[in-house]
Amino acid sequence: MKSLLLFIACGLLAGCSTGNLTPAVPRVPEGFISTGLNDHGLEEYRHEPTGMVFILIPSGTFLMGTAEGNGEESESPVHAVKIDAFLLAKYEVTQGVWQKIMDSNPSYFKTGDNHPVEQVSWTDCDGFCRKTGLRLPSEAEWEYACRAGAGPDYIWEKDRGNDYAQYGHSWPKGHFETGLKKPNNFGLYDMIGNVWEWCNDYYDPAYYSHSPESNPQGPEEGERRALRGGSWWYLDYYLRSSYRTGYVPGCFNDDTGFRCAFSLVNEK
Ligand SMILES: [Ca+2]
Repeated sequence: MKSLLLFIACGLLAGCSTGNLTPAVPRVPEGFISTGLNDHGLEEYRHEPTGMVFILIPSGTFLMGTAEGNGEESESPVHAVKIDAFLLAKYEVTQGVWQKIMDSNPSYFKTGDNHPVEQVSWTDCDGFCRKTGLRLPSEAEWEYACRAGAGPDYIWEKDRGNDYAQYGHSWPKGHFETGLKKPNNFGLYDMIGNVWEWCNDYYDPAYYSHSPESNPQGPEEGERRALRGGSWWYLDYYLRSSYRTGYVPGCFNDDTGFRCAFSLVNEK
């Protein structure tokens, strides 16, 4: 409850501009077309070059990580993090979108245009983002969006994981089409499960001991890049909002993909 109140308070503060009570209205970024509010009251946009749908994630402050004993040492200490508003893709990048932009499909499971692209390395995904004017989310943005603000480590109620995520040793089925499971409270699909999602940050298990409070971007250097969310192959433990891992940037697997983000630098 305490973290929920903190999130609501920050959201209310973020909705007021300095010196008056006029709500801030995000400027529609070039290349994006508003498609209205989603079922969770958040503005959605279609990104014209890729056709992907993005959700305007509101600014706020949340508690990142989990209490010692709930997970790995890399997930603690729990610490308050402020996130500016940004756009995040509603779905994992699909094989159809990758084919359209990159004229290839590296996926092991070539099971349809609406399935997530996989066997893409961090370097590949960064290349896709640079080509389309997008970027990878930071780890902090990813966790904030996964929790939909101040949500719990598991985004679902007890024993309801299958409603929200494709996970748990489903070989040889592999991943599902994106968007088949229930969305989280921001309207984002498959944040948990289906395929792991590359984040932009270098991965440092000790980063939380000294990370900045406002919009942390990860260490300045490192050997691995961060991955979040678990996959169709992994069990519950790895599907917590706070779980972190990292692979070398050239690594690729049949359960590793990504989703894109976009900065709203003029929105305050
Ligand atoms: Ca995912």
